[in-house]
Amino acid sequence: MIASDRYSLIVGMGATGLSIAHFLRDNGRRFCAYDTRDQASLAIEFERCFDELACYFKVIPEDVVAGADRLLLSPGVSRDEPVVQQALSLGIPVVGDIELFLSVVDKPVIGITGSNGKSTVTTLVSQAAENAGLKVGVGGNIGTPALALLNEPADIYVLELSSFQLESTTRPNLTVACMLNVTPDHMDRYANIGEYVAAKQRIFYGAKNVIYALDDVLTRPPVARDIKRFGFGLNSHPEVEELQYYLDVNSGYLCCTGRQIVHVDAIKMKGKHNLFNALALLAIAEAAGIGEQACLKALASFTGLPHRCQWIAEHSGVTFINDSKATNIGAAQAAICGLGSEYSAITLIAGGDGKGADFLGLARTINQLVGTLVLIGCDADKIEKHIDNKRVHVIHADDMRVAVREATRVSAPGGLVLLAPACASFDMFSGFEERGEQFIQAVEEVGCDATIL
Ligand code: UMA
Ligand code: ADP
Repeated sequence: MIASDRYSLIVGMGATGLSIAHFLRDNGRRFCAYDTRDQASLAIEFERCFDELACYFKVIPEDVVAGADRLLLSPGVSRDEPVVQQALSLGIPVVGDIELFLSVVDKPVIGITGSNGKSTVTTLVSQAAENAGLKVGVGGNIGTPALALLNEPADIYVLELSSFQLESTTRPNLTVACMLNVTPDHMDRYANIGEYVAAKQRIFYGAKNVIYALDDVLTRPPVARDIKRFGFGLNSHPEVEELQYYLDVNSGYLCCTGRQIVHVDAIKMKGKHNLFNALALLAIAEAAGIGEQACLKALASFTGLPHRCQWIAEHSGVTFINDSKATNIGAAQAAICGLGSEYSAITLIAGGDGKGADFLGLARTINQLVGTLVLIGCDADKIEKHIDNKRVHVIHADDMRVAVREATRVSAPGGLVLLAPACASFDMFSGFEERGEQFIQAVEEVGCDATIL
């Protein structure tokens, strides 16, 4: 087969696959598409946009794979899938949309990864860059596929990058690469935490400026020449040489190497974990040449994204907080520990699809800090088996409405009802947004029901 006959094989026909298809067509390249499932999420859109495109579902002939010059893989598709394994065994490269994006873009790119806080920091950085007068392209795992950003002019790009996207990117060569934190997640996709960390560490390959969490050794980038290093953390680390952004607990200021930048009271986001996110913003901005004033303006106005430690209501002295985006243990622990001390008791609504997680660590936090645990979802029992029933009252609920009613019933004035599931939502909801919306709706309902309060 001569080179000009060859084509790219797009694997995964969702938002990423569609953005890749548009990109290839705009560049006059040949391609076909494959979804390992019976029904692809955007099959109709593919059909509408690309006449006579060869599409394969569930099974794909081996010669179609063998004839491709590369596989362009969507992040939701595991590299263990037979189609990927076949391609790799034939020496066919398998990369993702981020690789394509970075190969054509000629403006600075900031990449942000981590187990938690990516969307928050990505949003903060893009707001700061806008405050500084820059035209910003914001995308990646946060929602808009990176390639779709090429449709609009931009001075700078801010990409949220998942481990799934990074594992299919050879060498990102980012202007600024930031790893916020690492706690276990997606253990249904990785054999162990080492594999997950290795995927995330790829963000640093070829980066000009690297930013990491001083207190989290797994975020530490490899040492290399001609790379500027920035650390952020709770306290300064005198033994570490890089430029450091930290919280000075005595004065309550976020500081950089002895210089006070902003007092925590001037930061609108709530929760201790968001102070780390603010420090990461300051370090990223310094590395990217975004002025400090632009960051301070963002910190003074940004109250946080919906479904992340979002205050919903207070009914009869009981506060309701929606942290539906706490889809892993680390995020749920951050909410329980970071918010809990402000309330007389915590009633936690948790559970869902645990993605292969070990819930022992979460249970320890719950046993210490939670009064009542309301469990939902398919992995409720996996959480419950580590709970100390002498300390924590456990209730099971079939849906969010019942969960909120039960949580309200057992709560006293001064208490907190916290939705922080530590699990993915797909066993019961279309996503974390629907789970959060149902929580909000149920909270509204209990607010109107005098028999519960
Ligand atoms: N598919 C297969 N085989 C599989 C799995 C999926 O063929 O084994 C097909 C599905 O049938 C579907 C298509 O692949 O047709 C979906 O592709 P996808 O799962 O890669 O999802 P996209 O719609 O392309 O969205 C992806 C990210 N999704 C995932 O990584 C799972 C989105 O992140 C991201 O916003 C989008 O690209 C744009 O960059 C979502 C996410 O859940 C929010 N991310 C995970 C997370 O944050 O925890 C990593
Ligand atoms: P991501 O995009 O990485 O999922 P988000 O900003 O959407 O991150 O937040 C996801 C969850 O993690 C929310 O429950 C939020 O409260 C929590 N969170 C945000 N920042 C941090 C952090 N720095 N450390 C731990 N948890 C965090």
